[in-house]
Amino acid sequence: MDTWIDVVLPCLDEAAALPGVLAGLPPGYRALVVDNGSTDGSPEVAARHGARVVHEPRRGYGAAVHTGLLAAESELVCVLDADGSFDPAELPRLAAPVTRGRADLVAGRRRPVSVTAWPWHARAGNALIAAGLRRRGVPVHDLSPIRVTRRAALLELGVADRAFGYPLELLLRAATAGWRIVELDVPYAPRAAGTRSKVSGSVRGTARAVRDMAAVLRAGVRPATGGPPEPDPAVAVAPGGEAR
Ligand SMILES: Nc1nc2c(ncn2[C@@H]2O[C@H](COP(=O)(O)OP(=O)(O)OP(=O)(O)O)[C@@H](O)[C@H]2O)c(=O)[nH]1
Ligand SMILES: [Mg+2]
Repeated sequence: MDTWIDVVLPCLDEAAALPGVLAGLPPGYRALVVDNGSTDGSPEVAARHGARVVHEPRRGYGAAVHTGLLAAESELVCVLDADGSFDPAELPRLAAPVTRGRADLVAGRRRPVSVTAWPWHARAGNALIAAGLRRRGVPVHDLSPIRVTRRAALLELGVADRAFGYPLELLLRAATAGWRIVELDVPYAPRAAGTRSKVSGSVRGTARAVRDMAAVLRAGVRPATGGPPEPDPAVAVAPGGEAR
């Protein structure tokens, strides 16, 4: 029976953000930083601040997240951006529906706290793809980069994308497998000062992400193996893991 929940943090050059993110993890939530070829000392900073660090040399958000899932050991896993845009203190609230057996996947719906948190083009691209998902019966408004689910069930879904199509493919596969998807609002802040935007900071970056996602949406997914994950009554709620 787990007494902690692993938090997978995909990381490409987030040295300036990591200390704050790692310090903000609630008790019972264990950081697992997946370094994706950083050149700014991110893995050393992560280790110094108490995180377990694994390396994924193949570039790509999906590659980093998948490697983190394989390395994680807890029954439940959280995935969270390492750039300081989310408050890790939100995790217990997001984990609660899964630990209580009311959801198979909790996905955060980003609510920007300031105008600079989420550039208009990134927001528009995201909204476009999310609308495409809803038309396919997936009840979400965001392609969430913050999520909680069961590790084994997520691996069984077989998400294959290793780039920015990963969150979208995950949602499509989860819905196809009959998962109960719960979307909860989460505050979304500008990435930490001193870190460099890699995706949505530029129209070009957004266009690349939307292109990856549109390809996944067009291709669709084959039904995943198995149905919804079996609720496991033995899963412990991590200390501090109760909903607040
Ligand atoms: N862009 C990018 N991010 C990666 C990669 N591997 C891991 N990451 C991490 O994935 C998370 C999300 O990437 P971000 O660059 O924050 O993407 P975003 O939040 O959509 O957009 P911005 O923060 O505006 O750049 C961050 O923690 C990154 O450090 C990769 O190959 N490319
Ligand atoms: Mg970001």
